[in-house]
Order: sequence, then structure tokens, then C-alpha cells
Amino acid sequence: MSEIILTTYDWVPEMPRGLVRDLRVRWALEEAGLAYRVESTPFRERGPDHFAAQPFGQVPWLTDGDLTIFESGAILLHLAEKSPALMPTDPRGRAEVMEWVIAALNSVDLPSQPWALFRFMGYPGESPEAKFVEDFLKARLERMEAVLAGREWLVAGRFTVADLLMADVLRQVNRFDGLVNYPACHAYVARATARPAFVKAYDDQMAHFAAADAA
Ligand SMILES: N[C@@H](CCC(=O)N[C@@H](CS)C(=O)NCC(=O)O)C(=O)O
Repeated sequence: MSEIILTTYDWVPEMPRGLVRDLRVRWALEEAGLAYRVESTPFRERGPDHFAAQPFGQVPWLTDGDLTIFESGAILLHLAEKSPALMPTDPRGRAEVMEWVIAALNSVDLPSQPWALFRFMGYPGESPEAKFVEDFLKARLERMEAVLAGREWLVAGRFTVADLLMADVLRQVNRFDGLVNYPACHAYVARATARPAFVKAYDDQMAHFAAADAA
């Protein structure tokens, strides 16, 4: 079995802690019971080695033996191929997981990213841009609310990497109280984040950045 190394920043400011995307990878690794270690790359100075591993100078990236993978969605699918705990092995189950993974990234995260960024920066909600993004997100959340009102998990009646990713995307919306009018989405996030693998991943990320503060 090849060694798995997850790389994240050595430090980040308080605000994004708990939301840095290495968390979703830690979570998947914990769900799958795969052994891994975490390495750090400087937050402040992003050198050629960083850009070679992650062309946008972001985190996370994963090294698995001689393979280096960036983009958290790609990393999660790579891990899902390694573990039936993350994705069913039958063609239908796999296809449904893939569609919901892409939906999380391409349909729900698309408006949730600028929405959260506006909230983070205190951008006025009554501006036309903020209103547009708010309505865009609302349209997606209304559909997710209808889907999640009828099922516990997205695919095959069991937790998969699609839930891990969708819950992680919705978690960011929830952080800024964006799920108050969406009880099924809110309950889904609560259900997903009550899982021991999430709790461990969250605690480990917080401890990683706290250790940098102490140092
Ligand atoms: N699409 C990328 C986004 C990665 C991303 O946004 N990473 C953030 C941390 S959560 C980052 O590195 N931000 C610093 C920057 O963009 O300069 C992924 O999902 O892996």
C-alpha cells in the first residue's frame, strides 16, 4: 500500500479555520480508514514547489505513492475509488455518486462561494450583485431542500462521498446562517457532521493550525 500524504497550509487566520478544504479530505480518509499523514506548505510564501503541486497556489493536494492530485473533488473521487466506504461499487451507485459530487461542486458551490465571500467581507446585501448571488443560491437551496426532505442520504440510502462533499459545501452556507429557512438542509448538515470521522477531521484541522499559533 502506497503512503498517503495530505498537504495543507502551515497556518491560516482564525476565520477560515474549520473550513479549509483539507478538512473534506481528512474526513474522507477517516471514513475510509486509510492511513495518512499531513504535511504543511507555507501560507505566506508560495514557492515553485507549491505551484508545481497545485497550479493556483491553493491547498489541499494529496500525494498517493508517485501520484500527486490537486482539487479537493478530484482527491475525493480518487479516495472513493479506493474504498467502498465512500462509494458503492455497482455501476448505478457509482454514477449517482459522481453526479452528486459534480452537483455539489458545480451547482451548489457555484453560488455558495461568492455568497459566503460577500458575507465574509460584509458586502451589503442590498447591492444588485449581492442580491443576484442571494437569489442564485436560494434557487439551489430550494431544490436541495426538496431532495433532502425525502431522503437521509443522497445515494443508495447510505452515506457516500457525495454526502461528504454536499454537506461540506452546505456547511459553509450554514456558517453564515444561510440554512435557517431550509430545515432539511440544516438537519442533513447536522447529521453528516455528527459522524465521528467528521469530528476527528475537524478537531485535527483545528489542532494543526493551533499548533502553528503556539509555534
Ligand atoms: N477548487 C479548489 C479550491 C481550493 C481552495 O479554495 N483552497 C483555499 C483554502 S480552502 C486556498 O488555498 N485559499 C488560498 C488562496 O486561494 O490563495 C479545491 O476544491 O481544492
